[in-house]
Amino acid sequence: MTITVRDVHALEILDSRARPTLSVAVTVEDGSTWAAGVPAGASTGSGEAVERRDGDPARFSGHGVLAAVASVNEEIAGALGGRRFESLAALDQALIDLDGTSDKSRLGANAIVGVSMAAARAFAASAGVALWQSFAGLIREPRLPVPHFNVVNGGVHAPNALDFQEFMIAPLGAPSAAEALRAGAEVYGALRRRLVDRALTTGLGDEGGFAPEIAQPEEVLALLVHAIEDAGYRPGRDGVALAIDPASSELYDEGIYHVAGERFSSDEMIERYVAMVDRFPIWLIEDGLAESDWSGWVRLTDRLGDRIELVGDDIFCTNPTTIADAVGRGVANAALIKVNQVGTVTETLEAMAVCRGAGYGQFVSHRSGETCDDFIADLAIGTGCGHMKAGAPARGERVAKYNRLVQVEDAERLDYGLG
Ligand code: 2PG
Ligand code: MG
Repeated sequence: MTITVRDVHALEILDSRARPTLSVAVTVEDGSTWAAGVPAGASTGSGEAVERRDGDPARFSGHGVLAAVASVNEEIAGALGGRRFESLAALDQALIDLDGTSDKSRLGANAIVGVSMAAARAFAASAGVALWQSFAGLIREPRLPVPHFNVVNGGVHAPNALDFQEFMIAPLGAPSAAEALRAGAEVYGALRRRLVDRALTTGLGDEGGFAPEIAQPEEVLALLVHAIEDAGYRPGRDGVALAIDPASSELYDEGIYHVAGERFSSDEMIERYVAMVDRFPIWLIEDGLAESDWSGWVRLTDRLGDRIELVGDDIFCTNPTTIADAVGRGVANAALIKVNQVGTVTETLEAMAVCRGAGYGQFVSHRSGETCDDFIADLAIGTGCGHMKAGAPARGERVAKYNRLVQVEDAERLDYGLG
């Protein structure tokens, strides 16, 4: 795989939350152009690569990305234009060197990741393969991931009373990606009917899940079990299981977790999770504890690590070094994988390789602010990581990723599931 970059061009577009983001295009020697839409988060970890935002209150309340667009159109285009690259890793390294900071803040991680994603597509095309095939064998053999549909939204993704951010349904027992999508959509529909019956609002949060006025997470979990049954599926690992992302860094203040107006220590949170796992078919908890609560994470992993997957998001920020550190300390047993959190596709693959080497799971993820770019579906398929979350089975920017799974499944014979 080799490309010669002819041009790199970005413009400011809108993401799914009415905030500006970048669309980036890389044009190569044969004149073909490869584009990417840049995702952006709301519940961000403090160790994330830093987005460049304009901060001009007169435009988009300060969220404009014209400076990041200028990073691409001027400095990055100038540095990469006319250069030949032997690999995506070499191109990504050129971006990292050009930026010169450890957190990509000078040019902006949003500028850099857009170029990296678009370039990944250009490299795949130069090799004559689909994007997912360009990742094949780097971590594992390709397979279709289990979609984790976020059907109830809270936390910073919705203005309701619910402090936990994400409640996901995971069709682990589905026979194929197409049947998994069907299960996701049917349970989503059944859930909507349950909410209507209880006169709860069916308005949506940022990731397309419902945002009802329910405060207690257990009440949501009970509702989900009923919705799974209503839709004719078995709640559990052989049917449709549950997963949660409390995004608990957002609930944590001076050593205390705040949930529905009550205060909890780390150990009290851990016991609450144990009770939830005993009572409901939860197979995965992401960010159960806060990014700064490493000692709590060790105890959480000790307590639940052999029963369920414990995914670190804010605590790891897709950073290979941080994950390697956590492995030796018994923190979590899986990492969330977000391309924009670390800032290049190459570093994302490095983080996944560290996980794989340590026996940690890799859970590929979208952001709350998305475009219709389906890059992460190819990343999840090609790396064979087994599971992916992209929000609800509703709203175009979420469904784009899920539909990509069935398109690949239709074209190619691949196994489905965790593996
Ligand atoms: C998360 C993500 C994606 P955000 O916490 O896992 O669901 O949210 O993109 O807002 O950080
Ligand atoms: Mg998270």
